[in-house]
Amino acid sequence: LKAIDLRSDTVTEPTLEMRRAMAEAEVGDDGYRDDPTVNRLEEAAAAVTGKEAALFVPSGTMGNLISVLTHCQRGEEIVLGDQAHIYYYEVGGASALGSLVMRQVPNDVDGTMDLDQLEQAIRPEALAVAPTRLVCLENTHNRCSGAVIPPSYVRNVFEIAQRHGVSFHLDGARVFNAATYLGLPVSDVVAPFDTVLFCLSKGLCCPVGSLLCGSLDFISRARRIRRMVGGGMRQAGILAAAGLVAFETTAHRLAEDHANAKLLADGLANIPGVTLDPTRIQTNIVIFELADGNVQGFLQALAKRGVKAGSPGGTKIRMVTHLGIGAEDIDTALGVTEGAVKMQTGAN
Ligand code: TLP
Repeated sequence: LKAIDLRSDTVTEPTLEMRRAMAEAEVGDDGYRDDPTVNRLEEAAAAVTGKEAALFVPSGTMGNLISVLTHCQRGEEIVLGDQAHIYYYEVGGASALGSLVMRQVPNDVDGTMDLDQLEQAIRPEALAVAPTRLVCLENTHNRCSGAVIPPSYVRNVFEIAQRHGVSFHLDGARVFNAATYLGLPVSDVVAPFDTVLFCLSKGLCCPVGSLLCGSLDFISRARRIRRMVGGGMRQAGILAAAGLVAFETTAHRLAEDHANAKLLADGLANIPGVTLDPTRIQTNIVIFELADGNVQGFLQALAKRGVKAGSPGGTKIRMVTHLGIGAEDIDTALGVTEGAVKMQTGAN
């Protein structure tokens, strides 16, 4: 029996078309900028995001790290949400490797931060303070159940950043999901940002890779930092080839994942013992709360019946839809989840 793997959209595997393009990719040593497929991917990523240049990096985590290390010098400060992936799930890299201070502003459930609090977190230049260099947003917002950050809100934060002369970075690991939801081109969604990171290896189904996009000057400095952190690659065209296929194919099917997530959320909300507001689910991430606290037991009960899910902490459960999940899998997952919830409540 095929497992229904809802742990993440990172579990997606390259499509047949990607594997073919990978097998046939023209390659060269990217350390000499000799890999034509990497060069094409970087040009395509710059075009998609409307930025001057792009840099192919091994992971989203490394792309965000390279970005903050390029924007900031040691001892400087980044303002970001307390639920931001850069703060929460990147092993403290900005601090550990960049000696940067991460100043957190509480994220609301919709992924935004209070604008007054955000503005107050930006420090004026003064002898005794770590100067703020960068503000980061995340779109879609992973820990906020895949929430899409509205363009009007992004504009407001952009104006604050402008007013204080600080740079503006987007962790757009899932920005294609945000663009799909908004019905806007990615370039519109990311226009206010100086730099944007997006991932090929999530809903777009590529095996490996992310792109950091920004001005020519920024990307040429970022290229040196990529080398510094060991992210320089050689015949990476093998991987880049999948990204070029993604722009033509998987990037255009994310609405299906969103529809399946909606089905899942509507069904889950009807299960007694599950707390979830299905109207909050906009993209492919569904996070719900269990009335019962035994999260590990619950996840094991699901796994035994062929449904894999994860927990972002506390009594929360996360399920993520992607190319490998069809509407029939949602039905099965709902049945299994209902059974596991009943078992837990019965056990008490
Ligand atoms: N997120 C992963 C886990 O780390 C939680 C997932 O399964 O969702 N930014 C955002 C918003 C992300 O969600 C992720 C990955 C990254 C950056 C990092 O990307 P990778 O995993 O390529 O380093």
